[in-house]
Amino acid sequence: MRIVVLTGGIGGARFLLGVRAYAQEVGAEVTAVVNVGDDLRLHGLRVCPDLDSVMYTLGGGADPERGWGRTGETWTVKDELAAYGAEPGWFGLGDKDLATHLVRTTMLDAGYPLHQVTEALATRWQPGVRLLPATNDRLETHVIVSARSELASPAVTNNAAVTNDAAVTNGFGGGQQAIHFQEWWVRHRAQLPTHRFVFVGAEAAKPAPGVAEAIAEADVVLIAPSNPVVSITPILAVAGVREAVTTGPAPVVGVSPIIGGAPVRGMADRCLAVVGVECSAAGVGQLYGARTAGGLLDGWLVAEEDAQTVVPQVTVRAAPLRMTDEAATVAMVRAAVEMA
Ligand code: FO1
Repeated sequence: MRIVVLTGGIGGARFLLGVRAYAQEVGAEVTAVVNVGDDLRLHGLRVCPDLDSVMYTLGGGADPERGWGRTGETWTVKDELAAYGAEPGWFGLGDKDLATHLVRTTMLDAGYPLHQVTEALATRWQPGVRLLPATNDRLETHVIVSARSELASPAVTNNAAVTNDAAVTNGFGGGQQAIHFQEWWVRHRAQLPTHRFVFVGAEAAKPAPGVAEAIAEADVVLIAPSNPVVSITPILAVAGVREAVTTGPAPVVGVSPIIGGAPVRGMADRCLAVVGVECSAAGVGQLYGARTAGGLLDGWLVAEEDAQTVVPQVTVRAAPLRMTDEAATVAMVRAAVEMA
């Protein structure tokens, strides 16, 4: 059996622990198609938070509490950068984590595409599933907020990626401004007056080699309980990925990231509010939509608290959805695959 998982963020990484264990039980192969919209360039380095969260979590190197970055991390370089007043100071790069960004940036600068860089880094971590970036091309989630002078943190907005899209920043009249997702998420904790998300580069981005093929050959496609707006949507925004999923042969089953009207962790509630979607299992199910109505889903796995959820034309099942340990997550994965 071949399982493809669309995933991003810390919840998605934890979900993959269960997918991997389930796949080992039943002898399935797993391909994780990972969001790259969170990626950013800072201090001259390319950082891929979602790819790293998955790689470190599956490789046993992630800090279990934070969910991002490395366990047993030290922050010497971060403190030294701060001593120089090097911006941005609000995004913490640990000393061990820096090695990943140095190797990745060196390989990218040498011309290796991101999917090959990811494969090379994963050789060390042996995640046990194939990790693919959704695209090798530039795709950045920017957040359109009400402009306030202190927002344009020089280091992030000055990097080539963002200034190349001055149109994105200046294209908005009336006191609106684009900032990088990470500035919105980490520096401002999603607390700014926010208008919308823009997935810069999505139209021109192509699925990374292997993504469309994996989806076309899959026996089941799972949508991880990741942030639907800033982790799953940017994957589907890559030209060709949404079509591959909706027209592919494999049944598509999503796992709700919202339990009892609240996200299990993170700020999906803030993101859903920005796009005007109710923070509920039903709201996210309807956001993804029924495949028979041009959307994604054949099945939608919700928590027992949300058992009465209805998503038109989608099969809804209830199961315990708290990923308290690997066994609990395996049970979720089994329930989702059995739905498929
Ligand atoms: N999240 C924070 O809240 N604060 C940080 O300083 C921070 C640094 C960081 C460094 C590397 C990395 O891979 C992730 C990091 N994150 C940090 C998490 C990151 O913002 C989120 O994990 C994703 O982008 C959203 O899923």
